[in-house]
Amino acid sequence: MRWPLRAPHLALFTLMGCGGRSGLGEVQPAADADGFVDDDAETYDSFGPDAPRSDAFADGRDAIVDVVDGKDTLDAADGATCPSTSHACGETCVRNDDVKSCGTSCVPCPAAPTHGAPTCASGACAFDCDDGYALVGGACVLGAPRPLSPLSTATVTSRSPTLRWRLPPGTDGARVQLCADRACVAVTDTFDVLGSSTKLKADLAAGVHFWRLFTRIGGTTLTRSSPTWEFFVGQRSAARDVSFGTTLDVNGDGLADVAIASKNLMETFGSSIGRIYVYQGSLVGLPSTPTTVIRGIKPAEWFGRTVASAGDVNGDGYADLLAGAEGGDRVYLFLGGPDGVPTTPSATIVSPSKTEGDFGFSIASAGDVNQDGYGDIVVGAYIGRAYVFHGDPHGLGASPATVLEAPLHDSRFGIAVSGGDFDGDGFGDVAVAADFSPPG
Ligand SMILES: [Ca+2]
Ligand SMILES: [Ca+2]
Ligand SMILES: [Ca+2]
Repeated sequence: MRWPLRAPHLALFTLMGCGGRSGLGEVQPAADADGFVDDDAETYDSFGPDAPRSDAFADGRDAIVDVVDGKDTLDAADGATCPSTSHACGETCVRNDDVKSCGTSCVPCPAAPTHGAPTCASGACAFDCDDGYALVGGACVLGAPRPLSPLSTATVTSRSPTLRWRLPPGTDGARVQLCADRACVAVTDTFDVLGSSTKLKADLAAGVHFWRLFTRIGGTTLTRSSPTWEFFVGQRSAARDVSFGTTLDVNGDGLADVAIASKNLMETFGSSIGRIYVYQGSLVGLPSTPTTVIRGIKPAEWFGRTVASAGDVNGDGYADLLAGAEGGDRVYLFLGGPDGVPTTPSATIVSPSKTEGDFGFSIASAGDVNQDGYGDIVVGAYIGRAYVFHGDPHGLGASPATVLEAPLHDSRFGIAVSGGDFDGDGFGDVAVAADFSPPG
């Protein structure tokens, strides 16, 4: 059951709950006496039902008062456990994905090599090379320029588009290759550019084009190439030379692919698990049977309630796929690659709010809102918020970069979201719909 109005109520109770609380004497009724299901375990106190307590323990529940020192910290005497995304180090819950406490560790990840930084991915320490450096034999060496725009799988508005990239430190230019195919077996043009952008001199033919970059230093060209990106050219040039949108090309062959969702496929009585069917395009069109079938992750979470191209969020040149599961307040990311999308998610984004529902009711590519060369997305939560998540080399950030609050309460803000570069300045923009006008 959903409670569209509970966020404002919770805010009110939060204010009421401040001050006066002793932090002791918690009484937990056996049932949910007020029907207000939230995260504070239905506690009662002198301020009325369900006032959340301070949660220094960050366990998503009310404070567990420490019987040893009286503070909201963890020890065995409390019988407390850390939430699933963290683990205990002493009396503190620390995040499983933090480089200072990666996985189940209580010691920091080892230092990265020169020009690198430690990371924690899937509970294991690793490291990333700095921008402009590539991992070779365990070391971070000078790499290729990193393409920035037009984002891979976007459509350009000019038939002679401007290409932009970021140069590795200490380098002065790039060799640009335009290709007819992703592997650049058929190179259609090669030229050298001093600096980090160029506007093509001649109009390109309508259709898909691929491009990649090599670093140049003082007239010497290095051999390492950037990822190959693709963009689509229309029949005519517009007045502004920008790009927009994303074509769902999950296997990066320049041919558009199609994803179709079925959110309520009943398997056993009382449960349903959605499916997403991906059909990869070919020169003769779409196949009659799906290339990939992605089965929902959990029952009854409405996996596939929404499905969309994310654009290329990790900058590898392949379009990535988003699936919303608003019943479970989750959005799943499937990273594209040479074989298309995997059948298990590359990343899961959980609603940043513990009290709101319907996260993932709407999803869309946002273009590149911060112009860092990684596609960004917008997720609507329908009861008053939309969230922008930034792309990064691994996919998407786990926390929203921007939270958009409803200008009007109870207006169903977030029921639909869209992205694009509406003013043509190169930065992605988002639009969030609210389809209901509250009385007054
Ligand atoms: Ca394709
Ligand atoms: Ca990608
Ligand atoms: Ca971005």
